[in-house]
Amino acid sequence: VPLVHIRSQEANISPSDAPTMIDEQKELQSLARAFADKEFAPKMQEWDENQHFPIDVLRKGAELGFGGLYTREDVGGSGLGRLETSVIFEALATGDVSTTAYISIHNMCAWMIDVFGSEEQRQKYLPKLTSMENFASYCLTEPGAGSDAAGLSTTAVKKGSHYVLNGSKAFISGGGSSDIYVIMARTGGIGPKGISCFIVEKGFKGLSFGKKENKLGWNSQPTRAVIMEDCEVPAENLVGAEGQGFSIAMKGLNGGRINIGSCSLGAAQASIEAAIEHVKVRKQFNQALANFQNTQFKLADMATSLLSSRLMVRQAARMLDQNHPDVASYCAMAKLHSTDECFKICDDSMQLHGGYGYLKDYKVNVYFRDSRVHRILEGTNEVMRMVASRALLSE
Ligand code: FAD
Ligand code: 2MC
Repeated sequence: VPLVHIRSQEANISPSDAPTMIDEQKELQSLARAFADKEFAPKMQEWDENQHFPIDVLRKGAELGFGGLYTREDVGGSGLGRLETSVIFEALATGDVSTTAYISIHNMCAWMIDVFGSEEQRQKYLPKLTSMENFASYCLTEPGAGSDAAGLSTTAVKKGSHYVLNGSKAFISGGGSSDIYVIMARTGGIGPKGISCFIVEKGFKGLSFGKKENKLGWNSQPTRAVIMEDCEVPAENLVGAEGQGFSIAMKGLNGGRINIGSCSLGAAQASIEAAIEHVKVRKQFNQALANFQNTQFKLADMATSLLSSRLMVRQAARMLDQNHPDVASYCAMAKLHSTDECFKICDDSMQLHGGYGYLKDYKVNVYFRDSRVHRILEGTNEVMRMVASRALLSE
């Protein structure tokens, strides 16, 4: 990373680094952790096994403000910064990674409407999203356009007072269960500049859903294709201007990548806690596993890489709060590092559990399966390398 970036970072110390704010962050952290311990952790394995989307518990969380963490307060949001949001998502994910990750996608959608939507759109949609009376999904990926998102082929053609959308979106988190779909579709020519962003309601004519996907993890939230066949969307549901959709989608994802990194931090934190508990109790060769130097060094390595991941995620979150010009590549590097390292921590924890970690009775295998997909979605970690290397080479 060029030194000039590091200098500009140091020169711009965010007020959230002040000691008073650190106390506030600690408070938010303990609130979120208490919620995760009480509402998520006891149910995590059951929701995973039964593929249960816990709507009632999500709404309970919304009462505490989790439905619009970084959405403005006049529409029911919590108005927090990304740093505080990262602390909260990490704490929540210790109780259930999959459910927290869905909350993070819902938050990303709410933020996109809050920042890029019209006042009418904000007032119409956000109060019900922040309270989680309604749920939201983010729709970018298509069967033919995953990593190459700017190559998407869903079309939106203006006809009188409506846009008519045709195409399909793949892998949509919350798909079928959500009420509000934030959909990227092509109104113009090829490439990113031809893409626009729309708010599509579940009941709109021509909108349907594919079968519920059967997944390795992320089982507490449904994933479905979203299909548009002459789907009629009122013209006033265009978010921003025609052609701004890709930029809106990417700006949403910068925060999304920090959120997903934060969910991985929670998975890793909980996996380390589970490993510590296990190695103190489990005995082999007449002693606790914790007595072996291999165990001790492994735990030290796990804690070290959790710390490096956390520092990177929090730094990128601060940069988002500061609207730093290099935010895209820092969010990409933080997502790349944290999701790879934290997945490895979950794997190491499973190793320390021996055969027990492979049993579904033990939580570590849920953290392992849930955090695996973080290296794939919200931009694969190869795409993260693409974003980071482009920034380096364009200096
Ligand atoms: P591909 O793009 O086909 O990639 C396959 C492999 O090729 C990857 O390893 C990739 O890194 C590599 N690759 C591709 N291009 C290059 C290149 N130029 N250089 C080097 N390597 C390359 N999407 C949404 O829009 N909304 C959602 O809510 C959502 N939720 C999801 C939930 C789950 C559980 C999953 C699995 C996916 C979800 N996605 C969602 C989709 C996700 O974002 C995509 O799967 C992801 O972006 C990768 O796209 P792809 O699957 O088409 O893989
Ligand atoms: N932040 C802000 N702007 C960005 C950006 C970012 N992270 N990434 C790209 N852009 C801008 C970029 O600056 C350019 O704007 P301009 O022309 O004004 O300079 C424009 O977008 C097009 O970018 P590129 O020229 O780099 O376009 P290209 O097509 O070569 O690459 C790429 C774009 C690969 C970075 C983008 O398609 C991408 O991020 N792909 C991964 C898709 C993805 O993350 N999907 C996640 C779906 S959601 C999900 O998985 C969930 C679980 C919710």
